[in-house]
Amino acid sequence: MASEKEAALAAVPSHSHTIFDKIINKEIPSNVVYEDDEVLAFRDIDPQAPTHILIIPKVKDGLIGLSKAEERHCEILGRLLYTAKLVAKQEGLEQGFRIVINDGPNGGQSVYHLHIHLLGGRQMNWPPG
Ligand code: DGP
Repeated sequence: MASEKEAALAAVPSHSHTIFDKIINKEIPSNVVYEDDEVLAFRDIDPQAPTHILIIPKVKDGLIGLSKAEERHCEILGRLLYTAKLVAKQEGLEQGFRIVINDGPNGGQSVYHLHIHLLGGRQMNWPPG
């Protein structure tokens, strides 16, 4: 498997379907930890912490990354953030957690469907890599 950095540098920002559409449509398996009408949360295939969950909007609506957010996305952005809090509680991350949104090649984004990483279960470092 390519490193995350290699994957991010190779990824082409695009409005096309991504692997996350297949996960949303249950065309490929994933370990779902939370789902409602708007949001899906599932475990990352390449976890960087004991708990590593991705939280995504079910409808992309142009949100290939945070840098493409527009005013109309404010409700879903808030919903994603709130879901991160719910899932952190569900996962028992009482000692804390980190959320990350990678954006674009320099940000290390490899999948162009907005997603929040929820990481926990260990002490996080600062600055991030
Ligand atoms: P980013 O690099 O920020 O775009 O994060 C994309 C994440 O998606 C990365 O941590 C690995 C994860 N990922 C990629 N493909 C799959 C997949 O098929 N299943 C799951 N569960 N996660 C995936």
